[in-house]
Amino acid sequence: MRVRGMALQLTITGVLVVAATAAPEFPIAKPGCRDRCGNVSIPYPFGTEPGCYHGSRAPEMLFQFTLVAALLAATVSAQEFPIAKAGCEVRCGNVTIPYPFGLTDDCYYDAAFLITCNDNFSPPKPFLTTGNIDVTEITLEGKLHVEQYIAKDCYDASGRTSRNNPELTLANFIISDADNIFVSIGCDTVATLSGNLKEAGNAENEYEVGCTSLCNSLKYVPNDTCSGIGCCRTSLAKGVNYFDIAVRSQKNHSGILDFSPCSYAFIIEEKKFNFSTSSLRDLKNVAKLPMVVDWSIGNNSCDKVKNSSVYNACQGNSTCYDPDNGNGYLCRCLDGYRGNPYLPNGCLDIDECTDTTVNHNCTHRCTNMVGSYTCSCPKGYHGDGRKNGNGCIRLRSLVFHVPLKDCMVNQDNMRQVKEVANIAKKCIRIRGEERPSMKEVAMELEGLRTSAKHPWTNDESNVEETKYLLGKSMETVRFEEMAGTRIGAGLATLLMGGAWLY
Ligand SMILES: *[C@@H]1O[C@H](CO)[C@@H](O)[C@H](O)[C@H]1NC(C)=O
Ligand SMILES: *[C@@H]1O[C@H](CO)[C@@H](O)[C@H](O)[C@H]1NC(C)=O
Ligand SMILES: *[C@@H]1O[C@H](CO)[C@@H](O)[C@H](O)[C@H]1NC(C)=O
Ligand SMILES: *[C@@H]1O[C@H](CO)[C@@H](O)[C@H](O)[C@H]1NC(C)=O
Ligand SMILES: *[C@@H]1O[C@H](CO)[C@@H](O)[C@H](O)[C@H]1NC(C)=O
Ligand SMILES: *[C@@H]1O[C@H](CO)[C@@H](O)[C@H](O)[C@H]1NC(C)=O
Ligand SMILES: *[C@@H]1O[C@H](CO)[C@@H](O)[C@H](O)[C@H]1NC(C)=O
Ligand SMILES: *[C@@H]1O[C@H](CO)[C@@H](O)[C@H](O)[C@H]1NC(C)=O
Ligand SMILES: CC(=O)N[C@H]1CO[C@H](CO)[C@@H](O)[C@@H]1O
Repeated sequence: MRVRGMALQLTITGVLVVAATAAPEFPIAKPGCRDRCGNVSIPYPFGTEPGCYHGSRAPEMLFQFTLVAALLAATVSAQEFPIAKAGCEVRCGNVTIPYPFGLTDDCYYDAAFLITCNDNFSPPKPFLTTGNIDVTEITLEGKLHVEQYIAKDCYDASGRTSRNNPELTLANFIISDADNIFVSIGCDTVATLSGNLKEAGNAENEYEVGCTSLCNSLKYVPNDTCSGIGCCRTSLAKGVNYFDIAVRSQKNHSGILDFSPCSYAFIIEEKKFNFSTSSLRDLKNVAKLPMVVDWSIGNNSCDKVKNSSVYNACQGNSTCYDPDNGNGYLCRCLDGYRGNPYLPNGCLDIDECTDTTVNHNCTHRCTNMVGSYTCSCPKGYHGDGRKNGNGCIRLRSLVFHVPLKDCMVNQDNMRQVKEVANIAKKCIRIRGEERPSMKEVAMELEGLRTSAKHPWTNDESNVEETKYLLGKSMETVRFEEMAGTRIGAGLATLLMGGAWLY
């Protein structure tokens, strides 16, 4: 075959797997310090030389740079889902009232879920049913945050000044054993909690638990910890729907009136409890503390409700589950949905791709589906596109243009073309150490170019094309890119051909 001007195009389609960047290592020792001795690691505050361990002075100034990256997170507003029944008040003062709770007839599920909004307060305050338990937050996960009175017994030099022993009865719900603790505070304090288990009915299963703390000096009351000196804590039983708290002193706080004039006892949400030595005095002015109540629907377990004619409060795209504490059941939206499972059409699809509260697992492209989402890869990549899968694998093309001008395809330049093909083949080797760097490739190509008898070496008009051969291919797959990549097994193909005329 004789052609005037011909180029052979070699296309190598390789697959480069983008190597995962190593997990960032956290610093063990101070910058510039040895972090190990033999195979024992030496974490700061330990160190092997001055300046490296805590309390030693650095022999020279150590500069530490901290990069603070200000991230402007794109805020995608969360989807609004219905909270209350249509036409019902959604809030009382600052508190959101989600169905099954409600402020008026037709707005709550049953009488247990009535919330009375008292407008005499500013802002108005919600109370559970018609009682005096004030509600600060209602969650759809079965938690009711309330404020509950503290038991107090206070003295001055003349004797007792005030005392109150609060009690609480929940008709339908129970005190959360998981969220609350029983605490007594004081240096002359005997506190008891008497409870009743809802299941056991009246009087039959009363139980009592107590806390005593006596101390005669503030000096040894630890600040910031409820350790047993001046403060005592214990846990609550499951299933308690009634309690009363009694607190008394043994010696009228005599001798300790200056730092511990009162005894206190209360049930408190563990997360919100803090103790400091000042609590011994300051709680005198606190009337109520936060407590958590577990709520649920009815008296039947989930199984019974699912499998009987009893009305099931769980609406579309939601499911029923039993709470950890007490009887009745709760509902929750199915995976991929969010909202209020107690309302018809209350559970809405989550757009996992744009929702800022969801960490989708796509490395590149995310497509929302009803109740789920899928990951995919952009054009030129393949794989499942998942962080916990194989991610997106880059398809890369190495294009070697070998321009042959004014010549015949003869045995000699066929050999040149084959050598180019061989270099290309090396580039797609699986194992990194066998693969030449782009520098080596360039050198080999340069060697070919300058080797004898090749037509393009003698032809000045081909300089540009030669540069293209050496330059463009290097640009396509840069050395740095190659260094961090691996070529996928079995996926490499070597195509030769594509001769055309110009
Ligand atoms: C510590 O290193 C020595 C050799 O340097 C090795 O024989 C020994 O098993 C290592 N010990 C531990 C606990 O890794
Ligand atoms: C409650 O609402 C009032 C206005 O109605 C507002 O000033 C106040 O900051 C809110 N308090 C809380 C704790 O959200
Ligand atoms: C106890 O801790 C509180 C805060 O944690 C602090 O304000 C107070 O000064 C401390 N009191 C003492 C005696 O250390
Ligand atoms: C405590 O005070 C009461 C009167 O309020 C008194 O009857 C009692 O004896 C006192 N007890 C002690 C131990 O001081
Ligand atoms: C649950 O049981 C109690 C007594 O065991 C009863 O008073 C109450 O009405 C029941 N609640 C429901 C919603 O059935
Ligand atoms: C409830 O379901 C069980 C099996 O899951 C079945 O044996 C039983 O008969 C069902 N009871 C009712 C009242 O439908
Ligand atoms: C569940 O959600 C989907 C998507 O939002 C909706 O099309 C479907 O009607 C819902 N099913 C029920 C029973 O509400
Ligand atoms: C992402 O993957 C992790 C680990 O497999 C999984 O626990 C998590 O639920 C996934 N997140 C989403 C939104 O699918
Ligand atoms: C039980 C108790 O001492 N709680 C206190 C925790 O701290 C807040 C303020 O920081 C007080 O308001 C609570 O009374």
